[in-house]
Amino acid sequence: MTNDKGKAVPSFLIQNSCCLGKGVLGDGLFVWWKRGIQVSQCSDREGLPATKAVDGNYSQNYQACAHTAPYQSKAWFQVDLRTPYRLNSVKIFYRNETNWRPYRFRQFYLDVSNTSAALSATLTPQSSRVRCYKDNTTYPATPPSVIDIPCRQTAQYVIIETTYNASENTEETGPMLEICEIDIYGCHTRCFGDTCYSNGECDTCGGGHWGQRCQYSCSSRCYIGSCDKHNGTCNRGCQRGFWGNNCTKNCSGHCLNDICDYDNGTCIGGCKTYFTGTMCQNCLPTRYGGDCEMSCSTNCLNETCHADNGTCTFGCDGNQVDAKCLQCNDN
Ligand SMILES: [Ca+2]
Repeated sequence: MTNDKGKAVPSFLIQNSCCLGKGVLGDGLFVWWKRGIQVSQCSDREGLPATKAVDGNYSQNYQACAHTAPYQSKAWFQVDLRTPYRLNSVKIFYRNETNWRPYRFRQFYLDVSNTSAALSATLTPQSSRVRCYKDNTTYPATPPSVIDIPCRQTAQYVIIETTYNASENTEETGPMLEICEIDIYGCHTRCFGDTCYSNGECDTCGGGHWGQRCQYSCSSRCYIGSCDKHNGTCNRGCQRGFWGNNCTKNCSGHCLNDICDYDNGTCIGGCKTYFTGTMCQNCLPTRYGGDCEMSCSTNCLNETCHADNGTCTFGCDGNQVDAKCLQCNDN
């Protein structure tokens, strides 16, 4: 199940050790993600808590295993991935010593669920659980102590459970689990096409997301919500009204229908009435005022005036004497 960076595969080992670390990856995001996983079991045998099954120690001696307590009607062990993953397989390393076979592992079942084992009832037609595997080994045979179970489901919780009380149990009785290590393979549901790299990075993001594990949303200003997986820039242009690398700039308010070029902001659809220029930043020659709302005097030569104050650009077409050509020369 190992894979090289550069080649996306249908799954990766969902790292489950916060502190000892099975992985060799050091980026902060990945560490955070490992720390996001939690394990628990129905009860602890003293000194053998659930974290023993995710500590990176694959020894199958009981001291390296998570161990539930005796005298219970049911035993369960659970990994909480903290968010749904598209799972591929689950590999379990069970207690297996020279004089201690995995007889308590008979009849176990592997469920996945979006509800914690503490809350979800054992599988019923109404249950939120999905069963990936049920062991059918009977006495005196024992199941394999290392078992790799295909489990192509999308779920947040992976649950190993048993109600089997082995006949070898003499001094202590009741179902018990002795999970030495569990490896879960899958990809984050945000990965597009079910493929990811050995560090959990998605090969491709689904629509509207970017980042190593597609954990960020593209800007709502990106055209059809599309952006570059690596840096989040809007790779297919901008929604109407915006332009620039990340579509952070507004089109000129004078662009017709708020349409502008997403590379340079020019109003490629034309200008609103009375405006002109590539960015529609100027009044037509015959208009003036802050919104080009006023007409130049008809007495201006060519009816052309300065946009800011309305004074005639080329003088008057009659014998007017003032700057706006409104007052006639008395002579
Ligand atoms: Ca272990």
